[in-house]
Amino acid sequence: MTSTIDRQQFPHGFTFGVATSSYQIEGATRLDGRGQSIWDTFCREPGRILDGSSGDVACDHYHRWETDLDLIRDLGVSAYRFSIAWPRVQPGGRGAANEKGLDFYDRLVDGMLARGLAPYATLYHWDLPQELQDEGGWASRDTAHRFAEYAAIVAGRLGDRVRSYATLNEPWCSSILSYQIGEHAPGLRDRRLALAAAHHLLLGHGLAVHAMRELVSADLGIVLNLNPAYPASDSPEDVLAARLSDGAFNRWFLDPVLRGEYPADMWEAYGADVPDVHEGDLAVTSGKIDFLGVNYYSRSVDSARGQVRPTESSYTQMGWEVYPQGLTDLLVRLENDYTLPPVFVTENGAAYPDELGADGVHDPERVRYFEGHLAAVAEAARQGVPVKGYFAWSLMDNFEWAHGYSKRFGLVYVDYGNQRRVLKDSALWYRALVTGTPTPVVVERAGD
Ligand code: IFM
Repeated sequence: MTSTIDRQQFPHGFTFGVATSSYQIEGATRLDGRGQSIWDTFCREPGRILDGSSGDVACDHYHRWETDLDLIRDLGVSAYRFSIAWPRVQPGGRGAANEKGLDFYDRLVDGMLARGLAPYATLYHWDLPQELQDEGGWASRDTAHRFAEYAAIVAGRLGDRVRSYATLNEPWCSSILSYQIGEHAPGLRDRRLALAAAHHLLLGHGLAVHAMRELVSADLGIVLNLNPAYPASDSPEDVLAARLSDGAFNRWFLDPVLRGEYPADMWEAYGADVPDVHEGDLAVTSGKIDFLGVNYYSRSVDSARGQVRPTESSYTQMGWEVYPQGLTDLLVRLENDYTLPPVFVTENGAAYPDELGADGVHDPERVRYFEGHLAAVAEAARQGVPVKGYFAWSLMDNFEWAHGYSKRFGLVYVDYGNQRRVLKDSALWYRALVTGTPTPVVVERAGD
């Protein structure tokens, strides 16, 4: 299999990176004064995590960060997207900073700079301090204010050594998936609380941007996971289903940030469950941002009878349809429907059942996935979307939330028994792409 995409197809100055998040890789959940997070609690609740695991050890990155940064540098990328664990910085989510926690990120950022990697930090990738959850978590308006204080502590310490600060990663997940669907911590099932949480997350984002503006001149923005919705047919019923799916997943988060309003059709559809929006909130949620991060994995195909799975498509181990065209469509649609700041694809990737063999890890499906989606990004740039960078999810296999360690998204295979890292074929392929060297011929899996 040879590659159809190369570096020349991306705009000048395009950033290639890799991404991770704190709870998924760090481990060391009780070290150096780190407080407990909602994920520590959730993992201890029977039945919540598929394999009964937790992030207690994960990739042991807290101890192996230097060699992990070497690995990233050796992939040839110029940027690393990582997240900061709020409970390391403020163990209970409020008050004085835990200096040892900040020291860790201080060293990590300096380590990136020493290796020529631009630090792209995310302040919240789901590890809320448990003490704040005990007071209602994101369903409580106060959490938005606590978040802005935490953001200011981090920006005050790391300053402009960090190239870009994203406030939130995927607020749909930390609200709807966590408070309504119950699959993520804190595991609740209440739409009213979920919509309150979504509003307070976006409010916290806006307050944090405002607080950080005073302290740094780094780029400030937010990362949304977006899932373009396609109607299963032209029937008005299916078109409406797709419109509502788009409203719930995408517009409910895009519009408050980029337009300063909630989408009217969804506001009506949610009835009495809509959040309590105070005067001035939407001016806060839509304050100026320097970039929009887009996480894209798949699309939905919606009908009046629910979601449809196209039979001709292939699917990842998560059961997500592989649909690269959706990424071009999404980026072009964003450019058409909103006044966009620069856009980064901050996550994109796929889980497949990798096996470590004597000659490495052959993951041709993942190579094909990356190839298709990178081509989709290049096409969106060609059509005029201001897309400035792409971060592969993920640097290495890690704790995949409710799926535990059963799903591997890494470019790098992690042998959890001994913490050995092994570059998969996809890592070799990505390295060749970003360094502009000929991409290696990818070995097909036996039986393919
Ligand atoms: O692993 C997650 C990540 O934490 C957030 N975005 C989706 C990824 C894959 O599920």
